[in-house]
Amino acid sequence: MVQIVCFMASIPLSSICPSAALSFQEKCKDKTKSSVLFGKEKQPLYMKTKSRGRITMAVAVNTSRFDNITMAPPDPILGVSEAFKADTSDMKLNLGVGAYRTEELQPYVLKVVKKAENLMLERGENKEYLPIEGLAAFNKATAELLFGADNPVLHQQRVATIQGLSGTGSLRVAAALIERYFPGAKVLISSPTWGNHKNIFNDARVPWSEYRYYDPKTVGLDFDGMIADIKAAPDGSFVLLHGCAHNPTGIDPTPEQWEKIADVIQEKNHIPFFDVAYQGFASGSLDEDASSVRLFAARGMELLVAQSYSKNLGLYAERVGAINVLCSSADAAVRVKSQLKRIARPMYSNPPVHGARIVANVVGNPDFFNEWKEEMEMMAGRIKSVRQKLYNNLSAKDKSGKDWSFILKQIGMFSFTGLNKAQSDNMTDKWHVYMTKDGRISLAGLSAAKCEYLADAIIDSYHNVS
Ligand code: PLA
Repeated sequence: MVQIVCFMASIPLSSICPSAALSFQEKCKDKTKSSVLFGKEKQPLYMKTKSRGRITMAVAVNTSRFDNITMAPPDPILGVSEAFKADTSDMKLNLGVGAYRTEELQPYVLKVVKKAENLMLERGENKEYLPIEGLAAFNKATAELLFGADNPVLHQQRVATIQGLSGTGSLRVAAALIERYFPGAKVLISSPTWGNHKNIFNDARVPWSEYRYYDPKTVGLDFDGMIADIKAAPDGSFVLLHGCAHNPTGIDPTPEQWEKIADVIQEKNHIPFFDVAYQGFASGSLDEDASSVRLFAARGMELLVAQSYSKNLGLYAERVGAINVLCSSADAAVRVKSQLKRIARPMYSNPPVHGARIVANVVGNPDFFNEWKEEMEMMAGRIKSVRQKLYNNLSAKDKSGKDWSFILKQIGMFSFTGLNKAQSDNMTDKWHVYMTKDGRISLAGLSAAKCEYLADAIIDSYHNVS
């Protein structure tokens, strides 16, 4: 509640500020219960005044209209980077957010990105607004990268694609589409999943529930549990699937398992919703990492796909991605696209151009495209090599006989170590290794030189903290 204390002034307030004097003289009556409009709600405003003189003044003290807003907790992933920055230790290591670092643990801008940017500068491109759906050349390139340029679904014009604010923004637009056109439909998400998925669906007011995914006993996929939960969900639910490099577990279904997942989704008339945040980054191959999506598309299924270029092109801060809706007819795709635009317009109007131009230039130029693939293989290769090195150190140093080979079976940027919250806290508090509290470490932030240190930290935390 706002409290305003009024007190006497010896000079007429109107001589300082006529409008202020007028408004306070009008408002400041003894113990006035007035009201102010704040947002849509009318809130009472109490003013305690003593009008002994001609002029009274009111001063707000120590209160705010925002007093009922409590402190939000730090983000479980991006908050880790903030804590890392505040640590002054030389040993500190940031394995929290999934962001690629060089062997020197420095951020990396792809050479091909710099080349594309130079070209853009030379051309003197303007900064006009993009259309609501984004850059046409980007939308074409992104759908082709995802489905494969010769995929019939593209020739049949059955895909509605709009540029989005990277993976997160694209997921959010898709969630809004679900909320608007499938009211009450549930989204099934894996347990565990990327932490922001739940926030996205909560904010979009889309109900969700979890399907089993990770089995701590085998440190692998709980395939039977996953299938059973997808079967048990109401017909026509959306099933959120990580296209490749499942975050946080690093465990993907095998091609045979993907077929069975597609079978049950088809049987149940569910709609698959792929989150593809790591295309090319899991295996080093753009095609291989899109094979799950392509398998479902080849079955004639309708589906949604959110794409991100944060990791595979290192365009984290450019916020470039897309939402694709594969429909069973070209006519439906046109209508869906019109509604995606209608959702985007009041949210952010139209997307940023810079990253979209980079993607369009890299994909549209065969030399650049090949260079990109080489750099992506290099990045994926460096992650694989530190994964191997971490495993080697863990198995050589841990004399307890524990089997650490699950680390080698996981793919992508992350390793899901199996460390619990207390053990993860120990990693940070004692060893200055910053990671998420679910036991996930980003191997993209690890150098070969730090593998031994990290193995020591993991062994200590695993065996000495329960
Ligand atoms: N989907 C998944 C599965 C992700 O892991 C991420 C990013 C995104 C979407 C969204 O990324 P974008 O909006 O930048 O395209 N996950 C990171 C970063 C890498 C984050 O949490 O925002 C992570 O550390 O999990």
